[in-house]
Amino acid sequence: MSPNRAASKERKKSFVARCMLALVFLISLFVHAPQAQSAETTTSPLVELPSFKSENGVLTATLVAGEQKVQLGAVSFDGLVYNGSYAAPVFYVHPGDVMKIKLVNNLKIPTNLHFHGFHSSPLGNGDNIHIVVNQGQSFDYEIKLPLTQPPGVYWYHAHIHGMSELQIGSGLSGTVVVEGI
Ligand SMILES: [Cu+2]
Repeated sequence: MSPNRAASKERKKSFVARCMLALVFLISLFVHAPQAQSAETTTSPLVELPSFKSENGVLTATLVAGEQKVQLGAVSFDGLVYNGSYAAPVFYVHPGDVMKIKLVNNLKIPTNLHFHGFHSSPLGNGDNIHIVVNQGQSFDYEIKLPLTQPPGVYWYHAHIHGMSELQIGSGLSGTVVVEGI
């Protein structure tokens, strides 16, 4: 198999694993584990994901993007992760909040951030996918959520032109919960 095909297969494996992780997280939001377990089932406890919560209308967080070997069950791959964890931090915010997020790039390639589904400004240091954070640099994002932002589960991810598939498939994405349901 050529190196390109092997890399593509690796990325697909990583993408599938990531989809499964997202599914488990979403299910965990709605299922009360004690009611779902029967006497015969053996389960591992759900891991509490790292998280940041807004206080007095402001969420302050730092995301450090870095390379790391990731082991998911029997699958091992070269991951790109936030804050040393394949399960990236979950942000808990409310409509009207401001998210102040420092992105530190410890990768060997440029990266950036996008907040999927947010009704916020795409300009300046807002939800601006044209920002490029080069290797070894950092950037301070400030995302202002409108009061009309619908509550729900959202997604943040790397959105660097030409490399976002590789970066997301390798692990650079996480969850935002807009509270208020
Ligand atoms: Cu998106």
